[in-house]
Amino acid sequence: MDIVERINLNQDVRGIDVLLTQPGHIQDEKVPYLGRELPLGLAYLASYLESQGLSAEIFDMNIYEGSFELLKKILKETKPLVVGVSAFTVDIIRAGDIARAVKEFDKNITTVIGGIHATALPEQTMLEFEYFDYLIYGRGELSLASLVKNLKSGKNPRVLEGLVYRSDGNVIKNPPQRNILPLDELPYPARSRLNLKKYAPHIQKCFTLPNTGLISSLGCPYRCVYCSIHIVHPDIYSRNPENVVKELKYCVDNFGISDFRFFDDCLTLNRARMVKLCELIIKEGLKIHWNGVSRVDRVDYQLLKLMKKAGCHQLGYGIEVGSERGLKIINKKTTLKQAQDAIYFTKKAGLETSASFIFGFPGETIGDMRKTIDFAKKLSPDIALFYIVKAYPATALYENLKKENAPVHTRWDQYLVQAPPVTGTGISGEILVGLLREAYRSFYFRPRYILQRIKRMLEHPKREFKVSLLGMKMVAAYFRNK
Ligand code: B12
Ligand code: SF4
Repeated sequence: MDIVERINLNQDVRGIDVLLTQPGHIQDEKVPYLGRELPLGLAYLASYLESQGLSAEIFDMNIYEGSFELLKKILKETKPLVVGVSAFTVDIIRAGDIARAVKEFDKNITTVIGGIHATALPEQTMLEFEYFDYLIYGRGELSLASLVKNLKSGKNPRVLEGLVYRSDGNVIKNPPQRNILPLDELPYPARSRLNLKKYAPHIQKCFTLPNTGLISSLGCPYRCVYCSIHIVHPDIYSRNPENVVKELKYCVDNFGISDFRFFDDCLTLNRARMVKLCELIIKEGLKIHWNGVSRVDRVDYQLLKLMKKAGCHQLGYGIEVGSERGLKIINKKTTLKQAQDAIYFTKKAGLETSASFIFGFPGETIGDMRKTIDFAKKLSPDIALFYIVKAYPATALYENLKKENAPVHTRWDQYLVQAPPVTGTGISGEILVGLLREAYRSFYFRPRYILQRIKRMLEHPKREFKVSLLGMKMVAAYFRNK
């Protein structure tokens, strides 16, 4: 039950320590429904704060209409000591708006920003968004709990690791939090503080509802030039398969959830761990469905078959480009042959395949991008997603642009991967958007693809009907704006 439900039930929620929130996602007109997935970062923060004897509630502005009005009502009812806001890059401007609304309501409430954007650009974020009192970078559990404890006991919070604050007009960044709590030592994310009925991933990303996100590991040792996950998770943090299975069972027993989506950056990074996890799921007789994303060089047929047996219904891969040259440019450290094998064996193992492709890397020509479209068609995954590259802060792409003194602007709300480019790639935005349309049209309206879909429809009529309908809507939306 989240804070809105609790207030509606007239529960006493006055004087909480921390209200955690995130802005509503931008629903881009070209993508009718991004999906609403659990804000697991906020849920981990809430459960850890509670384990430290602090009270925390979550108000996810992504699942409520008119959420600024609601925010005021919640602030009035809860009178929190601290409001903590989480933001991806594309959300940061709206996160700043939340902090302003909080301060306008009561300037004595302490506002804190965290999440991947704040972690990538700590000083800049504090300079750009004046209504945040503090910024916590990296994993936030320990630093946030310490901050709240210090604020409550009147101790100086400015000594804390992982904290950024203002002093005499300057922004001061303290050293990073040295203590990274092992994921197995954290309490499960506080799903009981969320309105679980309101979450529904994009139909492509689940098998049935209700569904929940879950983490079995975080971090990735690779350094693809467009990815910044290492900034929040600089190492690989893995849970014991036993503990993961316990959480799966906990969700089945307590919330009636049997559909899971792993938020791991690369689910099969550690093959032995994945094998153990699958064996345990099978041994426990858990009747569940689950999916996740991996890399094409981190799977093999035996593993995929075992995953299928353990309930995996879909695996996603970032294939990204269709030429060996392109793969080098983006530092993917995979080959086209590996991509072909991975898609082939994933299908053969009976799993649905999803693959993403990105256009507009610096140095790419229109010819390279056409090769990407051709390669996508050759692979023919069950779902193909085409994006336009965005140089997110802390990625190699972003750092290179800065080195070259290329314009790196801060129109952060334009950093959706479906939107036109925001940095100069040498190829105009119009051409890139045109290529995206060409990609969707030529991928989805092929006889081979239509047959592929019909075959799946015979296997899972109900789900496939919904997936196809939504897929068609999505593709149609691309052409409406032509
Ligand atoms: C699930 C997910 C989604 C869900 C949304 C989940 C949600 N919050 O509502 C969906 C599918 C909708 C989604 C959409 C998008 N996503 Co996404 N997503 C993820 C994913 C896979 C998992 C997030 C997660 O739960 N992580 C685990 C938790 C524990 O970590 P965390 O959230 O970072 O939180 C910790 C710390 O950051 C910190 N922290 C976080 N918030 C706060 C707040 C405070 C106050 C404090 C103190 C600390 C703190 O403490 C937390 C606990 O340790 C990540 C990859 C990843 N591994 O994180 C990508 C990721 C976050 N997404 C990404 C992107 C690019 C997008 C899109 C922009 C793609 C697009 N379509 O254009 C959209 C944007 C949607 C929007 N906001 O409008 C990028 C973000 C890059 C960036 N700089 O912004 C990531 C990192 C993927 C990647 N490898 O590049 N996403
Ligand atoms: S493999 Fe995936 S998670 Fe790892 S660096 Fe590349 S894009 Fe990021």
